[in-house]
Amino acid sequence: MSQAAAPGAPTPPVVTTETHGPVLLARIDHPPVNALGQAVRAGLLAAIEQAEADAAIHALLLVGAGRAFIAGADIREFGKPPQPPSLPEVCQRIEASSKPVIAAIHGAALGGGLEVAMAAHYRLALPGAQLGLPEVNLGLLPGAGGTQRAPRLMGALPAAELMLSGKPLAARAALAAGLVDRLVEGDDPAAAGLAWARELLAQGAGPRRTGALPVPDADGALAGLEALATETAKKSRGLFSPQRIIECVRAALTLPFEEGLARERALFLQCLDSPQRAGLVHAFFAEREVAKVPEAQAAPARPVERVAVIGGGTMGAGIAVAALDAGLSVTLLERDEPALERGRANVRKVYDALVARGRLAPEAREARLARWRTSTRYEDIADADLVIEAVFEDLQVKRAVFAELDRVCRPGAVLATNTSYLDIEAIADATGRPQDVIGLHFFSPAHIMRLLEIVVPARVAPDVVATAFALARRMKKVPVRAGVCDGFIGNRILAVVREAADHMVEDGASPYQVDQALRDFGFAMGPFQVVDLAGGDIGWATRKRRAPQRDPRARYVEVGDRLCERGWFGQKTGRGWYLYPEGARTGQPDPEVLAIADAERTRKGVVPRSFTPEDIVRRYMAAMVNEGAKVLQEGIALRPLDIDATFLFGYGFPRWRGGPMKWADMQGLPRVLADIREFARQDPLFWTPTPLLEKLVAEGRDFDSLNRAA
Ligand code: 3H9
Repeated sequence: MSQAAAPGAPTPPVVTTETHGPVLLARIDHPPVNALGQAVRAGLLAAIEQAEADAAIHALLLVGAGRAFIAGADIREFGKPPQPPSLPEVCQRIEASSKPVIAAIHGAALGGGLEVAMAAHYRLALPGAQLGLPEVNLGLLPGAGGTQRAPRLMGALPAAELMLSGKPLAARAALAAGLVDRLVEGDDPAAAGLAWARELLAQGAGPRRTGALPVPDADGALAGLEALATETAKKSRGLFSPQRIIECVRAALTLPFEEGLARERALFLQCLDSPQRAGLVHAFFAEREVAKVPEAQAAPARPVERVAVIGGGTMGAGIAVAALDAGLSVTLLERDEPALERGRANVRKVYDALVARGRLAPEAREARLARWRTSTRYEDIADADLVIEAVFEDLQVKRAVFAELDRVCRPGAVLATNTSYLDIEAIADATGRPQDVIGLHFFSPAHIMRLLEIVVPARVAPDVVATAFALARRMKKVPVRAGVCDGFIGNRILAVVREAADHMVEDGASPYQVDQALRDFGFAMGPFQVVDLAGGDIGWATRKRRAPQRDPRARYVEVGDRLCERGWFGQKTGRGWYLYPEGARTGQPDPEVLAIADAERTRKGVVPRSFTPEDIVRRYMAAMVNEGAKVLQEGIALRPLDIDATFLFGYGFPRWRGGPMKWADMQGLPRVLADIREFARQDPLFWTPTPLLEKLVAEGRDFDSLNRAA
């Protein structure tokens, strides 16, 4: 074995070479996923030169060590000064090799990883391989020749679809699409690759350069591409890179290969420089960093196989489905037989809908339901490893449930509550084992929404926190650690931004303008649409609950209360902030709501003023960032990225903006603080700048500096 890495490369080498007769095997070994950092790129180049220089070598074989072939460019290098050799250069050198280059793919061959494989002359895949060009998810396009080579291997339209979807193809689909030449059974890419390399050499096969191939569907593909461009403009509203991907594919159809590469390079650099790329890369890492919390690193998780869910309403049933989907055994408990029957129906409804839509095979449904039991007796969950309570949101009801759990559950069982705002310490006090009590705040529908707030009370044991994070991983959730306060991270911040939205309505904006401005910003829905979807009565109950603690000087807008007093709770009652004639799911503006808002203004002597969409976004976001800073300052969220992940995965925040705190960094914190101070002239109580935000501005720092420090 010899080291093929460039001088100065770190040890251990990330690309090693071995000679197997006439074949030089280059193995990329750069855990965890063989990302194409500078050392790997230099190592690949060195391996090519080694093969070229050695007359006894007739072919080069590329394989990945560990669980991936190559997962792509090293995402951590984006935004930093580029270091040679560049990946396009490496791919060009591979393709130009005078000796055949073979890629043997197992595991992930994604982004730049697939581009390396496409620059090779021959490709095989093992059964578990995943081949894809997911750059679009990071605001990018394949920038190392992928946009020019993929169309030549699989056709322009299928290549465009692969790049626009960002979804990988499994080995068999990649074979059918023409991305790989053969599928080989087994789990050793080196053995499979060496056997094929010898076979190719025996046949006298030479280099077969992808760049020299014609695009198979060249005739007529341009028209199809235009249709795809129109469809993409509708689907990926506001996103920059999808249209650039289409431009690259157009270049593959209309320009010679070299010119196509140059076009790709120019467009790739535009994407790389875009704020969307910065936001999406932040989201990629935030999704993974959230799981790194002190307790999960300090203590091993308790084993969990048997889960009990208390309460079979929409939330409880969703949680039961999420647990069944994760391979766990689940017992659903309800207080009596009729309630249990409703719970059973709720669970079945979810699975039946999945089967009806062809998203789940009937056998898979049966396999999941085989792990499911239901009961009305607490004794039947005595052996559960973890219990999730999802009953009515009332402290006394929950305390009664926890007293029962304390009575029946085995020692060491984790006892979780799905409360969205109640005091978990008070719930834990209903048991003699507060060290086992934790909050698991799922979002509805619980089997779909990826956010899981893990609420950590003062007395909980670290291994219970670790268990909650391990469960989240199993359920493929994005777990965010939150401290105990009213609303935890998400609902607490949401309550404040909702107030800012209400203030704007009372000051003269219509709820429809507010919703439109925030949808144009990128939110999936405007805040008033969200109220109508969730049910206006929920927020009304919260406002009433909080009324005694409300600062008497605080501004309180009553328009929402006026709607609720009329029984207008949103979609479920056919009207709320919007009208929903005959069960429509999309609301229509309601002149009566505007008249109610007007009447409230008159009653309070407010002279209405107009708001531009930019005014609306500035106020809404400033409120979000200011409260986010407060949540950080109080230690409710560990890091700014935890708040970002909360809003990205639980509240429809546009992923390409990276989350509210990342958005603030990209605006510049001085600007956000200046906005808050300007708004404070009208309402100094609501717009009190958070000291942490002032401190960061004074020190010339941003929120991301707190992510790095943590
Ligand atoms: C590109 O290639 C651009 C080129 O076209 C042009 C260049 C000119 N870089 O997800 P996991 C880390 S764009 C750096 O938990 P899994 C990840 O942060 C790239 N780091 O594992 C995590 O670190 P930590 C196109 C990376 O098994 C660890 O690896 N490629 C990269 O659930 C494990 O990751 C992509 O977009 C990377 N490329 O899933 C693929 N990838 O342990 C992105 C991963 O410190 N990656 N890490 O938290 C993935 O989709 C998944 O990671 C993968 C594994 C499916 C590979």
